[in-house]
Amino acid sequence: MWARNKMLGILLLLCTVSNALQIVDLNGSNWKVNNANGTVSAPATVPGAVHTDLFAAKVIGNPFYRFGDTDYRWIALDDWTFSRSFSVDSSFVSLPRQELVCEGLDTIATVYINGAAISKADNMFRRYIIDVTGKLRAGTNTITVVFRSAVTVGKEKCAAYPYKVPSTDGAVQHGELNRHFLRKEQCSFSWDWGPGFIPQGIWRPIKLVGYPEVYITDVVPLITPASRVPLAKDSPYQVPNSWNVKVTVHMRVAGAGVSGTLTAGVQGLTGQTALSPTSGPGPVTLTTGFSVSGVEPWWPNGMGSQQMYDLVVNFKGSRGEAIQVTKRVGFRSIELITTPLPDGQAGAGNAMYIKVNGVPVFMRGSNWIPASPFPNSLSDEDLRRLLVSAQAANMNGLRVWGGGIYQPDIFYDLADQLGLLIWEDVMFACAMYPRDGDFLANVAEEVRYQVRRLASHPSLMMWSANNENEGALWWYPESTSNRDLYLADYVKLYVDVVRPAIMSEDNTRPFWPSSPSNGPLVDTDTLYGPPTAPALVQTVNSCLTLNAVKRTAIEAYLAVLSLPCPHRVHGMVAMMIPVLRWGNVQSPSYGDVHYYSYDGKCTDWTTFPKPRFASEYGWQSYPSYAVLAPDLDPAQGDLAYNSPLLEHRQHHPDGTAQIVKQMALHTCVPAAAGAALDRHGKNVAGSQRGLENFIYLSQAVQTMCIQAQTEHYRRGRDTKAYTMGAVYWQLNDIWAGQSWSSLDIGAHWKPLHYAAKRFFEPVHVSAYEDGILPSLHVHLANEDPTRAWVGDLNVELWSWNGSKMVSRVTQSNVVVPPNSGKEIYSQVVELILPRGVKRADVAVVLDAIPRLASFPARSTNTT
Ligand code: BMA
Repeated sequence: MWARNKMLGILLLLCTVSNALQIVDLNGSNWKVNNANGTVSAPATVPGAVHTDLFAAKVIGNPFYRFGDTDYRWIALDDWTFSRSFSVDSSFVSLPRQELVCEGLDTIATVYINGAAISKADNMFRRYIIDVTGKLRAGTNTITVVFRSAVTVGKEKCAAYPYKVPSTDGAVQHGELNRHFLRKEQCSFSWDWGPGFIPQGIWRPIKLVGYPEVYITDVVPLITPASRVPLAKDSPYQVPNSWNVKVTVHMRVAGAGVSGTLTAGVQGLTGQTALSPTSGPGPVTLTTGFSVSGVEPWWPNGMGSQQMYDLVVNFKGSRGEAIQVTKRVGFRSIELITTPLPDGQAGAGNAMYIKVNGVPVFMRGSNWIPASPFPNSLSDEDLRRLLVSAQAANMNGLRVWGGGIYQPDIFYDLADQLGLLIWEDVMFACAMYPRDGDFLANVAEEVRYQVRRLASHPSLMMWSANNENEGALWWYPESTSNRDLYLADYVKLYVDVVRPAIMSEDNTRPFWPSSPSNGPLVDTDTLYGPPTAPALVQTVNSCLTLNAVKRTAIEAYLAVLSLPCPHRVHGMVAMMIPVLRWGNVQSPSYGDVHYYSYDGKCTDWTTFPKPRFASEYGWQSYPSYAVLAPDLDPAQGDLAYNSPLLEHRQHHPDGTAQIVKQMALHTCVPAAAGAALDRHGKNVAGSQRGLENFIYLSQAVQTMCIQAQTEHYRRGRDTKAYTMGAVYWQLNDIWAGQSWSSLDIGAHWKPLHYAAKRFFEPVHVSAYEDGILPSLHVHLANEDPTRAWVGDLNVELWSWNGSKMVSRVTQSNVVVPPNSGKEIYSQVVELILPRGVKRADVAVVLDAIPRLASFPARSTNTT
């Protein structure tokens, strides 16, 4: 009996082994890297990058030290080969299907197994799954990945392209050209805040997968509201209370005749579907759905909790394979509202704002750039510190900017946990792009993969096609003189390829055509159904004859250009394609705006636009001394604020002069002129003290500039401008250099970040002066979705050194309705000033004190 049982056990075990998926992890430190001619080699770590490997092996010094970005440029100009050996056993090679899964190769690569080329890659944003069935042997094997220099390949592609494709890459950035011919992190070639290291390497995990029946590659849950109830008694907002969940599972099957059952569920509520016998190996997609109620909705930071649930997917193959995949999901609805504003309010134009769970949200946030030139050198903890800092500064959202990378999964997991809404750009920035068939097909694959990867995150609020590329059509001599050609390229890439690739994978999130842009004029196939604004359709139709209705976006656009259009509607119309609202992308009346002006006084609110959504605005400062010091050599004169080294790090044209000018406009400290006298009159220019002084002033002025502008946008949320977003440029840094960031590398808070915590507080009081007979206006923004703010306002005038209060006025019983902003006090300045006190001699201190205990914080502000 014992023997029989033992025998059965062994048989069952064998059965289990042969029916189970197996993974061989190829990550780790047992790789080797060498250059093209073999003169440089070092141990390598995967995931990683050639620079970090050479640094770890002491082949190069710290790449961030002094001029490392250009001193080590030879690395980017060479070709690098990564290789290792690995073992697989006979049970692995006997599995019906074996595949190599490369989650990220940076960028131009050929992959070899046991010396034979098995695949090529040319997009760092794609996952490559390569069939290796029959190519492995039980025992030792080798894998080799040969990368070509992205700089060289970019140059070749540019030379081979039939016409010039312009991009923005100033010499002041000390970088390399032709980034836009490659699907590689655009800012790795350098940016106006970052270095050009242009790394190569296996930058995401790599593994072998062997399976008997199926391998699940992606689980894409799309969650939409099924029914709604009022958010609170008398609330105008309808919050979803039940949901439809559609789960799409992408899998690869091992061969013909595979079948099985797929179930997916949350909290015991499940859907089920069958995989009918397959005809051969390759990708297969299954979809199932179910309804859910009784779950807590997910809310952005400050509006409620960030409740998440497990979505459990099970596949049972008819031959015995069983796979389970779990995803965290959140229940929330997202809508992008771009409807026309009520007649006569805020001038002509449309709104632009996000509704989460039926509640309009004023987005308070900043722009995210890559947090290191070598993404793998960032730990989860590094990313957590940065995102926690954003949340701690009362932000409820971030825009992941299009010149960097789609962030790793952990970034979006953290955003889910912290309630940070993510506006996700597709990775294109500040350039025209090629539109040959290979490039477009490559982009379509990339976008589909990224949308599937990220769709489960409730934090992901919107996809946007690019950074500034619609506006860039008007930046370059080539695109302005030959507009139709570059416009054709633009429409082909973003309207005909990127947008449908996104929408076909995920139609539950809004799509934004470019940041900045005026958004859609008519959007025919979004979740929200047919156009809701018949007047707009009519306007378009009155501009277009039926003949102009063409089948593709570009034909339609070109047709429109040739038509007289009384309303100056530059639109496209066709069956099932969106009609974009062309024209001035910076129009404050439509969509989002990027506003930078380095000419005037950066705190003068009269110079700021009144946009529907401010998605970028900013001002530079120097990095803090603590993060900069390790990169400097005092003995070589680096400590002067305008030393050759610090000018080398200043990648923005005229950046230092702009910083000095604002110091002069806002302070009377000698350092503003670069003289760097200390308070005893001693000249400290060129010393640590001199640099620290200069850095401090640059950061103080940056703080004033961004505070002034953010408060202006927050005041705009009332009917004056309908502004519903203040997202400054930029949250974080990529190295220690002059930039627009509020966080230094390592998530050290600059003064701006402390100020952000205040100017983004949900209830915020701010003031400005206006009129020929100047008046003081005080405004209170109340982001609470259900409760009116009721309280008292003290307006106090203080001497500048804070020693004396010269007057105080109290405004009692102020009421600001939920989710709104309102002017709560105004008075002619001369009437508040006591006799003999001049305006220039006093600061205004505002103190808004809530009456309700449920609003514990008071909002104070000095102006
Ligand atoms: C923008 C961005 C970036 C740039 C920043 C500062 O408009 O989109 O490309 O770094 O301005 O110049």
